[in-house]
Amino acid sequence: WLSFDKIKQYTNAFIVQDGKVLLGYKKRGFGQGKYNGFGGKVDAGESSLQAAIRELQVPRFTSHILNKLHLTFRLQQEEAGIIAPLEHAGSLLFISQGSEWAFQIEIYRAETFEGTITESDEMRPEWFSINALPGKEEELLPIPFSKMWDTDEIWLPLLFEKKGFVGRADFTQDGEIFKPYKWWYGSL
Ligand code: 6OG
Repeated sequence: WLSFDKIKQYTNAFIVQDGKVLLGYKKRGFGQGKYNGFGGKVDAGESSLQAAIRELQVPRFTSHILNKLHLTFRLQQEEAGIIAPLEHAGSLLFISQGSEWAFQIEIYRAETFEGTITESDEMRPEWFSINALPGKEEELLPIPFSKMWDTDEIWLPLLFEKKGFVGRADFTQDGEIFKPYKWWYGSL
């Protein structure tokens, strides 16, 4: 196992409804070109749940004011324009070779939401079918695992099955997963 000194905390939230899941295509920044849930860094003085809720919604009023003041608006990044009753689904720890930082990502899910799903500068939201049957003509595309983080395939099924999970993966400098890596799951 790799060792680390410091932890950066992130959130990632998924809306799961009627056999489909809302993902966002990351248009720029970290994870550009990949599909993921919605989230970002946990700010100082904020719980991860508060951060997850903040990152899902577009605080239009605040962004508008910040815009007028010509301030950079981190607030407007990556949101889907919605408010959802998020529940904790799992915890992940990722560590890369050559980095003193570990990433702790708290994963949330919700089955309902309010508001209008909105594309932002960073994320293009899109629904995918959770159990698309191969060969069967579907309205929605299946989850695009080939365009997601490699480890998503391990824990996303647990999120859909409502099984709590805790996982850790260590990566080489090139982003390859070290073996062995460990995943635990069960109810949290
Ligand atoms: P910003 O820096 O753009 O937030 N993230 C990961 N998500 C998954 N599924 N797997 C990973 O590693 C990830 N590493 C980071 C956390 C970055 C967003 O990317 C997520 C945040 O939601 C295997 O604000």
